[in-house]
Amino acid sequence: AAVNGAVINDGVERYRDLEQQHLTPVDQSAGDDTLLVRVRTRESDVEIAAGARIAVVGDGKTNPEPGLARGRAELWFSAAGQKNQSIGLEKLAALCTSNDDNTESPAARVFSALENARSFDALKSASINEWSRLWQEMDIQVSGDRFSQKMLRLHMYHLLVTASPRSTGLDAGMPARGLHGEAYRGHIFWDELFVMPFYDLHFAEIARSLLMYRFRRLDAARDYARQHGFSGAMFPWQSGRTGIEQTQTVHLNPMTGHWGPDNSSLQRHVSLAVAFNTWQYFHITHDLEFLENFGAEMFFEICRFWASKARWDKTPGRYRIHEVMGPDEFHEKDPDKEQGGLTDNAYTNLMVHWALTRARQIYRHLGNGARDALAEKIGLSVSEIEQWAQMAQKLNIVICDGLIAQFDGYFSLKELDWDYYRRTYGDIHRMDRILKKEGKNPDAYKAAKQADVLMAFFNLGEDEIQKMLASMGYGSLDNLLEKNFDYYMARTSHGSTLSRVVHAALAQCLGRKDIAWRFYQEALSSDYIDIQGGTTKEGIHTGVMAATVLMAMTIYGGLRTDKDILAIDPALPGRWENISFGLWFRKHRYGFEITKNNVILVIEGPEDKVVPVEVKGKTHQVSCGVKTEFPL
Ligand code: IFM
Repeated sequence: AAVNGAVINDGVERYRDLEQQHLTPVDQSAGDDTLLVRVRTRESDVEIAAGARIAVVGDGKTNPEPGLARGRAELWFSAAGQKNQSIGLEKLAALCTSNDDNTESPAARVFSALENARSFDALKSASINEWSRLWQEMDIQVSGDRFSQKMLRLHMYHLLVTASPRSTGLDAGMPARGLHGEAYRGHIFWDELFVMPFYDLHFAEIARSLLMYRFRRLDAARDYARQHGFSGAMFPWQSGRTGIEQTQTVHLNPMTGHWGPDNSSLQRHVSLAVAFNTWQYFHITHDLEFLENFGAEMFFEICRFWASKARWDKTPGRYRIHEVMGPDEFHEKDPDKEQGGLTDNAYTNLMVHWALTRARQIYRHLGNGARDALAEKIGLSVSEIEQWAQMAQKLNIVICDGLIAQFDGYFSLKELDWDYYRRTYGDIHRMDRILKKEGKNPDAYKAAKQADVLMAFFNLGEDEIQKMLASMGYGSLDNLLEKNFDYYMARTSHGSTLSRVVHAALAQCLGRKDIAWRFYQEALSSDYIDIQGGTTKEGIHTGVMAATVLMAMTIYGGLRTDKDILAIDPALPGRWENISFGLWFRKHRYGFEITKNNVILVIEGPEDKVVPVEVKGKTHQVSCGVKTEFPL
């Protein structure tokens, strides 16, 4: 039996030339029945202590012999066995770090955990109880489709492995690839935009903890904005413990073996994801204490950053936002220029419009004490919020015949012969690498890695985008989603798993059920069958996992959480006979059971309490504590 702290990062072949050693052994020991290994992380200087207590179970004599190596402690047991005699070894392990409650001695904690641990059976039954409580909270039951059921549970399980009630309160964010592998070196991106609603609806305390992780890095985001000549807070595209930018500046194309420039740190929209998550968390949980003390400050500082980044341009007579990238990572710059970044990325500008106008609403929610505190701490005034609202109306969006340009200049790019590439390469999801291999520049083509313009519709919905554009003076645009969906879907290679969930959700909104189902199924199975050909062993994709779980409830269960009351209008896909799930919305627990013919709803609470709920567009007053049935 061993405890091994001499582990290196060795899971990803193409990273093997990089530094693999991240732990420095401190010491190791082996007693009669215990093992302990202490190591420290090399840069962040976190101590990790791991220990084990080993007991011989059964009748037999073993004589443990210790074995020690740097970073590794072992106990060797030998026994002369006899026929029909069973000898077992029970190994109980404990792990503690110096980050846990800032403990002085992780080793002392490990020993006390091992001393207090009873038997494997006792731990197992405690674990089963804990997991069943978690499943009761989050489970989605689907009948008629075992594969979807299995995938949904697989995804929920892996999300909780990454962030669970156990990690609440730790200074830990949501890594794009979970805690499962080395991809992106554990960095935090914008992917939490896809993940947060799952936690908002089921485990608000975890959602809050993830937002607090961002809040603790607000000063680093302020410094980052300042370094680039802006006000407010600019969160980095990729970040870790320190909250400073960690994005690589060069990128390896495995098809050619060449390193090229990487401008992806210009994805400034990550700050908009933080703002959006802050709003959504508050909207769903009504946690005013969080908003007043942390969330509002973060939101307003992000607005301030965008207000300082937008530049007035007298030619269109509008504000323009330069030097950014949208979510589509194939487009990093104007093909004819050296400098990285694009102007007026539609996703960014629409989300900036959303944030700058939503600031008013957030301010309205704050009590006088919180407003005064913000005035004192960050000098926020009503007039600044009003200026943002006016600026939002004057942001530039390039629109041509009802098509929203991904960025200024997009419509002059070249078309790609998609059929040729499909025929020639088969798998074309990394079209950027293919084009580079052919000596071409992906920036020059109308080819997207993932949903970009369409992301705005995914976040805000078609009605909201229509309203926003009308208020900005772009008139009323017919079939806006349909036109843009068809146009961009034909020009997207889905090189990111996130793209599939966006396309599935929007196709369902448009009534294109087959397309929606196809994308949804691909998204559901993406890590299970590793559709990107090897990326799953580098880490799971938390964004797609959480989004598929949420979409079972939203696009198929028909749940809407963006209004002030819960709304439901189910559209179960062909094979799903029944779906049931529970969730929290504004401090009420709702349980839904949906078939093709009816919705059964139970809201927990005293029977004299009535809660309004919208079913198929009609508002009903639903009494708590009783089963209410709505025919569909
Ligand atoms: O954040 C994503 C991005 O949108 C696409 N490339 C991978 C990143 C991390 O998952």
